[in-house]
Amino acid sequence: MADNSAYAQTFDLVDTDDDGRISAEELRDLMERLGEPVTEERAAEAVRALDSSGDGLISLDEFARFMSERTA
Ligand SMILES: [Ca+2]
Ligand SMILES: [Ca+2]
Repeated sequence: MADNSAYAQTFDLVDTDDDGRISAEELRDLMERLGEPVTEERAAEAVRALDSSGDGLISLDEFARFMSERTA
């Protein structure tokens, strides 16, 4: 099992409205801050790729799973 606390800090940085979910809009804001702006479509695509529950938002669980798979 992934240790979610390791990713909670990063998650919080992206979740700017603190509702515990990352939306496509928040993802877009993040990429812009990183100097790599993406289109609305690309951001929505990325959310769909990470969203395993199908609610259209990325939870900490989904985020942590993605991050741990990436770094594994
Ligand atoms: Ca949010
Ligand atoms: Ca979800």
